[in-house]
Amino acid sequence: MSGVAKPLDRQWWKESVVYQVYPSSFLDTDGDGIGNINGITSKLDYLKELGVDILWLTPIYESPQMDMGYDIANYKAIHPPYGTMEDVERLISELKSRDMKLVMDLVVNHTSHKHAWFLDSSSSKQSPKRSWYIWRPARYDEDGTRHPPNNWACILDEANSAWTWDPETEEYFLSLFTPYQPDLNWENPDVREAVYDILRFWIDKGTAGFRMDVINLISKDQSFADAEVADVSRPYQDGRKFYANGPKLLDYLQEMKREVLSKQDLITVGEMPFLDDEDKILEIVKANEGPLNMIFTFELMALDEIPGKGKFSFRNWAVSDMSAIIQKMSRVVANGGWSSLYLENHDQIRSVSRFCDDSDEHRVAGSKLLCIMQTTLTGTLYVYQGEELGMRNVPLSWDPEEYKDIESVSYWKYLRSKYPTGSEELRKAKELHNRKARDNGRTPVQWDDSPNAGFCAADVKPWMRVNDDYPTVNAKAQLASGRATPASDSVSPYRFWQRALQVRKAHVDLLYGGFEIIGDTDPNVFAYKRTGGGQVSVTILNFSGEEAEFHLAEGLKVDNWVLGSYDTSSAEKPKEGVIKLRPWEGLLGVGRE
Ligand code: TEU
Repeated sequence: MSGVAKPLDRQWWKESVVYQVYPSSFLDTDGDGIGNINGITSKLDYLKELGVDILWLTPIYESPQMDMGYDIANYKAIHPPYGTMEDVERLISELKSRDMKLVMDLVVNHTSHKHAWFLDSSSSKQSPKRSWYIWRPARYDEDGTRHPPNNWACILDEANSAWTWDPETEEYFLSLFTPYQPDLNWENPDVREAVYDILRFWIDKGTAGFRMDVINLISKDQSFADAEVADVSRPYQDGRKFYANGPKLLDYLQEMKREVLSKQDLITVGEMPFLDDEDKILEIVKANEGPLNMIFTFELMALDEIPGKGKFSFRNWAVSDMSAIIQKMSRVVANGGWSSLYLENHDQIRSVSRFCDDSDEHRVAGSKLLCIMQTTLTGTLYVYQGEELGMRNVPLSWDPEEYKDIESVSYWKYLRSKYPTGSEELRKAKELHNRKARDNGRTPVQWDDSPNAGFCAADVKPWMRVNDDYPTVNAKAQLASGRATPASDSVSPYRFWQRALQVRKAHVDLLYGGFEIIGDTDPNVFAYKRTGGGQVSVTILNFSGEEAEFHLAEGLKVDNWVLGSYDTSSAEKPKEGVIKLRPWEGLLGVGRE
């Protein structure tokens, strides 16, 4: 069938399981309430045991931390609270000794406003580094009021401009994310060469690959024209049409491939928001021809958003929408590309809260259902810290002042200025703010039930508040919940993930096999089969809090139910015909056609 990749397409970076660590919130071993590199190194066995092959570190470089390290002041130095370069070298060698690899975060669409390049660039219009960033003169009204060069809104603060005024040299610089993250000018070949130098530096250190931050924003439409006014109530508009997937994107990435990436066997993943077009995706990830191995797309992350209303909106999503997105990505793979799989990262809310039900009653079944889905789809799998524990969003009862993310803080400030204290509008907006804030995914990892969840010492204040549920949701309890044996489903989310990853590695058809949606009678059930090597794997997922039924088509017969999200043994399920599903029940069966 068309979806079956040839054995030739097998690659280590397709079969590896990547685990994303958000260093600030992983583990603090030096008593400052901020996670550190040595804390990560101390947990490598925990990750190895889970089934992780590659560690992706969110930025650990020197940074004023205006956007949690995505504002880099020095690409070749480590943020001191995280540790030293020697600590990183030790981490790399400890990874190697466990046959694991390291992926670094490459943030080169922009730097920090404190990077030496920008300090130089902003020092004078004559600076040799002036053209390393994007400077433009102001526009003026008839009455002399100064305005930014165009109407683009800032990505992390939509109420404000994407341009920042520099009073010293009296020009604006482009700063798409925040005023502290000036965009680099990729039109300048010196900038590109400086980026390749950073890549080489980290490859020499032993890095196995890169996750490239918003890498599809590096080529801007040089007209810098005003965006269409889609929302008259807003002073600034969405300019993605001009700054995302720009005219030279492929040229730049191909050059990077030619100059650096192609010289080693690396894993490369480009983070690409605002890119849904299948053909354009394929151009980037097509085997051999495309510049990158794979990309992160955002469509699943926007399922629960009202189109055009921004991330702090909410709608109930349909399984059919999810299915359409997953089918699209599997077509990209069937057509010779590759894809990534993720449901969480440091910018996203917790998956069990987003896609399932994070109540005490359903959290465990829901997180196992999502685990079954992710471990039975094609694509390189990315697991985010705490996802293996079924960690959930922060409670609505928290004061928004607890949130640390610059996006959440700016948005809360905006809401406070817009709606009167105590008003119904503010109450509703606060709910959405809580539901979507990136802080939900950034709370410290819950290691045990001691004060501060074992993330830092009991007498230390963690940089960010620990989720209140740590006495019940924590790694220590989950590790104790029984080993991952095929005989029992009665395991914690961690043990379940461990087992599911073993199953994925043992069934190569789950990674490379054909993909086909099966049965569509119940709108809440998402089911598909994977075929290859004479075997068929059947995944059935009940995305609802109601019971459901699924009809296995005639001729499709399960020999064994190998994963199930409920405690009672999944072996009890019938092997053909009608299968009754409990709320949030997910199943993986292996059989024949
Ligand atoms: O994120 C890029 C991005 O466009 C989104 O994930 C964005 O953060 C989100 O939609 C806003 O709610 C990357 C990083 O992952 C993120 O942490 C940084 O803030 C951003 O780039 C700037 O470097």
